[in-house]
Amino acid sequence: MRCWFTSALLLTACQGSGLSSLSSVAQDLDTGNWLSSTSSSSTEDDDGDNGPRDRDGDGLSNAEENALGSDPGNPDTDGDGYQDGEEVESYTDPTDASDHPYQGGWPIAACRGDVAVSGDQPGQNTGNFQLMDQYGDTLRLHDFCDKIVLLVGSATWCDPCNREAPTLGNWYNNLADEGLMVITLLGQNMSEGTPSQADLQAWASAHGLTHPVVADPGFGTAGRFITGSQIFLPSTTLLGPDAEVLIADTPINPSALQTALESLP
Ligand SMILES: [Ca+2]
Ligand SMILES: [Ca+2]
Ligand SMILES: [Ca+2]
Ligand SMILES: [Ca+2]
Repeated sequence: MRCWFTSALLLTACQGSGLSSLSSVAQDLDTGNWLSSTSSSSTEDDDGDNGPRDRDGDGLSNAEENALGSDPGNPDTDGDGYQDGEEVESYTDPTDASDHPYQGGWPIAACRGDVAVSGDQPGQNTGNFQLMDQYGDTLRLHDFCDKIVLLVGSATWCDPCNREAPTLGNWYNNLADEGLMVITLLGQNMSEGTPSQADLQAWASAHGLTHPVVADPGFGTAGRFITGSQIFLPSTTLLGPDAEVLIADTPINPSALQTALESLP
């Protein structure tokens, strides 16, 4: 449509043309052609539902937010305290408040949703778990699918577990950079009940631990890997990448850890 600026009537007709041109800009955005076709028009997206601008300043463009389903006008769409852009960088879901980066700071791997579960025997890939950590967050095993993971079933009343805990903390502190994750599965507190968040915090604090300490009701997760009918504590299982069971329910020594770490890509 052509337009002239010679009368109020024709000026109105020209604005109509401008609107249809904006609508074609939105269509271009859907096909990713924004910069090539309308680089001079980026300021036209101030109302902002569909453009390259980051209206809410959360690190994601309006167009990226529309593709993700997050809100281009709200930096923290799901209200979990983590901005949408930070969540995408951490591989968590900006539209799910129960899924967010860990307060403990443990990095989440991109493969978290890709583990093909096959079983709990050595050579098989064990299923995910969701257990409360010492910060009250929900810890998911498969978030560490790129790591060697040492799972240690323990209980607050268990003397050998208490004696072993500082060694586990040292292994994690010394070997995390090489790809080790240690997760303490605390099955019972002093009264043989499921540990509370305070119990988990107390265990981590008493032993100076910076790795995840989670509540494992009824030893349900530690018990997946036992070879007999009873669980003997501490119960230690080593997992490889993609949660593959490497060594089940057997004490682990530093050389076994080192061997596993050297197998990482
Ligand atoms: Ca944004
Ligand atoms: Ca947003
Ligand atoms: Ca969020
Ligand atoms: Ca979230």
